[in-house]
Amino acid sequence: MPLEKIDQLAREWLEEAGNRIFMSLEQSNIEVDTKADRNDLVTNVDKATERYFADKIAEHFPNHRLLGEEGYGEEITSLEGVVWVLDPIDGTVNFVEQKRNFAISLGIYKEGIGELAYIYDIIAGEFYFAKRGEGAFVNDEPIPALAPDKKLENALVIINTAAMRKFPQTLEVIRNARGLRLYGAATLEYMAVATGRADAYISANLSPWDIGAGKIIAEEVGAIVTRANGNPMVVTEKGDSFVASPGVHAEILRDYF
Ligand code: 2AM
Ligand code: CA
Repeated sequence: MPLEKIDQLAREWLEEAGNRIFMSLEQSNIEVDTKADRNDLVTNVDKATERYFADKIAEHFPNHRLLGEEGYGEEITSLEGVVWVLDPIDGTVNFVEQKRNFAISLGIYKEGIGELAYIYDIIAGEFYFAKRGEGAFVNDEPIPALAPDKKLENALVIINTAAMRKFPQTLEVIRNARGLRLYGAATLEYMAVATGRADAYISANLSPWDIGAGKIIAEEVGAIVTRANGNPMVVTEKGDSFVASPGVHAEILRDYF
């Protein structure tokens, strides 16, 4: 199956899913449930969006697998074959409370290698895309490669509160940085680093669908993506995540971890 065909259909489905999500906000027909804890939300829109992709993938690519947050895909522990890693809505709390600052996230892996990635910030009208080896784009404009040698003292850092508790040394990182920013949607925090609006993002507990697309796009512009301790980050495993431009990544690892 050529990647061009997968790319073409993925874009069609993302556009259609984006329109449906936009309409659901316009019509205010959003039903909210909690999952693991009171801030872990899911809505009928998250579920309907993942269901839409699950049906489309099964129809067009019956031997591809879906790894999705809401469970319409399969139990997946390895990335054999072609795997669509989907978060139908990343930033569901923002979706419900702010009606913005959320995104659809889709990464497409072939034999474990990230080939295509899409993060669609519907309300901002920003469509991030990367194809392995061919660079990253936002709305078809190339995203420039990150500066390799930025210093923490000039850096904006994104560190979520769970990471502050898990890694108390991040409070020192914040003190020595130019400032702290928080967006509340892991994929958009990855894109903040990829586009240079921030220089580092550390999060304590992300799942495959939070990082599957962001990792591909961020690496394509030269960001370094690891676990907080610098170990490689395997997309199928939950855990902490540390993405930063090269100089800032090296400085934080060397001086704080
Ligand atoms: P989600 O909106 O898809 O759940 C901020 O909370 C960021 O962390 C979001 O990207 C959110 O993704 C992610 N996240 C991962 N696990 C979470 C959890 N248990 N509760 C809330 N947010 C979680
Ligand atoms: Ca989600």
